[in-house]
Amino acid sequence: MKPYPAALNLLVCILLAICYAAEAFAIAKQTAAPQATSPPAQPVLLVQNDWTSQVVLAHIVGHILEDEGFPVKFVPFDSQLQFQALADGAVHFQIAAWQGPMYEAYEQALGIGMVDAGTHAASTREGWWIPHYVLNECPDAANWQGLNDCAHLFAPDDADMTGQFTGPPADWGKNYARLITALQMNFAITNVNTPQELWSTLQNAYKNRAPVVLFNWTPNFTDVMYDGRFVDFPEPTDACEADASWGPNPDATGDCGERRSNWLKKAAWSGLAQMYPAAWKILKRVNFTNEQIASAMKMVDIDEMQPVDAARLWIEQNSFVVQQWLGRR
Ligand code: TMO
Repeated sequence: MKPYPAALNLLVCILLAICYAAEAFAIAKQTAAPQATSPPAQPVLLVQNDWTSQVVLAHIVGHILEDEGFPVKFVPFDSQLQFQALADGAVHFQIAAWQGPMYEAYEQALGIGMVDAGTHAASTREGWWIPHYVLNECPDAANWQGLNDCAHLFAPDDADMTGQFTGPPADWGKNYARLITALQMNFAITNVNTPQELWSTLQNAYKNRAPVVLFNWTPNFTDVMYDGRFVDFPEPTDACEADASWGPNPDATGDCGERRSNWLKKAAWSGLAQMYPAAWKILKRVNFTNEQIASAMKMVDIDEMQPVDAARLWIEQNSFVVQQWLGRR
């Protein structure tokens, strides 16, 4: 019997090797394919706070990421403690960090695991706020001294002349009790537990044209629902905190109010860029204006939509800008 020539053996070997290689390649492709197209298994953890604009903006970002194939999860978080959680990677992204109430907590977390993910076009302000009709009875109420001169108008009962300031939830990082003391104002604070209590206070006063001064901010749905303005306090300076002789009260530091124009930033866990590079690229591009935020809030606070539905509608109505954020325009 004629033995197989060595050349044939070699040929079979080569063919088999090619087949094995091809098969191995096909298997590798099969297992590689889902990795290339399907999202990472771990969700992007989006911080959710307890006021409408943040919640609806977070849902807009959530829908955008989900539509790009990333699973997302919303994690309710306190607005002061959230920055340390971002530094720790316990949460991954905050769409709206407000300079006014959050500056210090934000700064402390920078460089220890949290990164600045960009600044929105929107500028923000928070503080004491009055409806315009208050100026009829108290013409100088746009300024803290003028307001203070009319404190009795804001007193909850006639026997007591101390005005009532309806303040924010106690964990929102404001210290208006200190401000009132430093400026020796004839006001006392009633802190609400939820922002809804602010709006019911405003609404009740508004319909009776009753004097009211409460904590508010912009952008907010009140920008389009109510006619009103912030009360101006002395603008803050370093000397206000360092030098008692500075400011209206020569014996106190802290006798100044808040900055009148502040940033709105995005913040992220530093590991997000490596973990979800494509998501990170999108999140860095997301950039809201005051008008865009107000229109999203209006859908929730006035039109009474659920934040998740409002976010979907907002994306439909703003598809051009969303496409820009996705890098498609
Ligand atoms: C941060 N906030 C808008 C509630 O003042």
